[in-house]
Amino acid sequence: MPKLLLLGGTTEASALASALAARGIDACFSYAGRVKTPRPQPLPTRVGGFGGVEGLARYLVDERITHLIDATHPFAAQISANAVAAARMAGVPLLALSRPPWVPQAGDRWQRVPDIAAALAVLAGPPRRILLALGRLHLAEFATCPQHHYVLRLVDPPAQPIALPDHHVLVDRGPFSVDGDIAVLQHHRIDLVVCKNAGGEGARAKLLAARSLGVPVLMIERPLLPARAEVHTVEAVFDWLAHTPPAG
Ligand code: 3Y8
Ligand code: NAP
Repeated sequence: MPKLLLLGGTTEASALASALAARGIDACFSYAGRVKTPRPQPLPTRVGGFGGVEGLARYLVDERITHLIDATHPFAAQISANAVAAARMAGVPLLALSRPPWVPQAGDRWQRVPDIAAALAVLAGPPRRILLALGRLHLAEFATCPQHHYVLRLVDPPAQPIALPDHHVLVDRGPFSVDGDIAVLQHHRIDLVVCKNAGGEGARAKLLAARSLGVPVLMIERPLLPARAEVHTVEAVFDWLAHTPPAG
C-alpha cells in the first residue's frame, strides 16, 4: 500500500491533497511552519523542517514513505534540492508537482531579472511607488533602496520593525483577485510591481491588474533546481503513482 509524503505550501499542493484524501490514499501533508495559521488540509499534517537532507531521509525511512511528492513553490529551492538528495539516499521515488512559469502577454510591460540582487540594481534610480509582492523573507535586502515608497503584502503582521523608512503593510493572504489587486494598485498609486515568477493562479492577479492599468512589472525569474521527475497536473501525479512501484 502506498504511503506518500507531500511537501506543500502552494495552491497545487492543496489541490493534490484534496484529491488524495478523496481517494483515501495514505498521505501526510508537510508545511515548513512559515506562517501562523497555514491553510488546514484534509490530510494528516506535520509542520516544521526535517533537519536538512539527513533529517528528511531519516523521516522517509522511519515513516516507511513509499513515494515523495515535492509540490512546494518554485522559489523554495532549498527544500526541493533536499528532496532530490534525501529521496536518493532513502531509495524513495520522487516526483515534483510544479506550475509552468508565467510568460508575458500582449500589453504586459515586464522587465525580467535573474534574481533579487539584479532587481535591486534596477531599483537604484529615483523614488517610485512600488508594490513589493515578495512576502516577508526577502524584505531586508530592499533596505539598500530606501528612496522608494513600498507597499508590502505579507501573510502575517510583521513581528519586528521593517527596515524600510517609507512603507505601508497590507496583511493579506492569497489567492488574490484581479479586482482586488486593481484596487490595491490604484489606491496606492503604484507605478511598479516587483514580484517573483511564481507561476500558477494564486499569485497571478497582480499581473493581470498591472496589465489592465499599464503598470510595469519587475519580474524576478526562478532559481535553478536540480533535475527530477516533474509534472504540472494532479492527474499526471496519479498516472505516475500508478506506474511507480513503491520504495523497498
Ligand atoms: C507557508 C501556506 C493554498 C496555497 C496558497 C501559490 C499561491 C496564495 C500567492 C503576492 C504574492 C508569496 C508568498 C504567496 C502566494 C499562494 C499559496 C501563495 C506570494 C502560503 C502558506 C505559506 C506561505 C509561505 C509564504 C512565504 C512567502 C510566500 C507570501 C498557507 C500562504 C510572496 C510568494 O511571512 C512569511 O514568512 C511568508 C513566506 C514563503 C515568500 C517569502 O519569501 O516571504 N509564501 N504562503 C507554507 C509553509 O509553512 O510550508 O497558509 O496556505 C501559501 C500560498 N502563498 O493552499 O491556497 O500557490 O503560490 N506566498 C510568491 O508567490 O511570490 C504572495 O502578494 O501577490
Ligand atoms: P526553502 O527556502 O526551500 O526551505 C528552507 C527550509 O524550510 C528547508 O530546508 C526545510 O527545513 C524547510 N521547509 C521548506 N518547505 C518545507 C515543507 N513543505 N515541509 C517541511 N519543511 C519545509 O523554503 P521557503 O522558500 O522558505 O518556503 C517555505 C514554504 O513556503 C514551502 O512549503 C513553500 O512551498 C511555501 N511557499 C514558499 C514561497 C516562496 O516564495 N518561497 C511561496 C509560496 C509558498 P529543513 O532543512 O530543516 O528540513
